[in-house]
Amino acid sequence: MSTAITKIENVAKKSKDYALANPKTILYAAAAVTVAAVGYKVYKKVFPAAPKRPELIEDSNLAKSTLTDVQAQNIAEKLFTAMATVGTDEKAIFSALSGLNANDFLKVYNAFGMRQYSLFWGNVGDPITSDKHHLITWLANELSVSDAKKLEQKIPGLKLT
Ligand SMILES: [Ca+2]
Repeated sequence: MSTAITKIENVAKKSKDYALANPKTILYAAAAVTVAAVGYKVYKKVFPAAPKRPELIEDSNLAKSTLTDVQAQNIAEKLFTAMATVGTDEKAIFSALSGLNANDFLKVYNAFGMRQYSLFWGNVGDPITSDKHHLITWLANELSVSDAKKLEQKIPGLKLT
């Protein structure tokens, strides 16, 4: 017992001696920790974490989806291609989603998952200045408000605006 206490006292004394002997080092270390903490806060403010992908629920008032997983994946890729560069291929978006109901859309949404996207540039962005976003965020950001409303009318139950 007494040995352990002595050891702790020794460590404490050594730390104190070190601090007294190296005040600048301690100061630099404290400054570095502060800079890191502030830097992290600023970083999180500039690049906030992307919201999680909300889980869409099947609408029992609509027909069940008849899309296969492969079809849903294909539509997701078409949408990605229509939106992934700067600018938007609205025609391709409407064409890819034509004839779908919200339950079909749900499958496409799940197939799309979360993809790297710059809300500012409207392209795939990069992992430092952009985050991964789900299909509804992509569509809402790519389409004008009037086009988004048109799409909502074509796919009952879809909410983009
Ligand atoms: Ca785009």
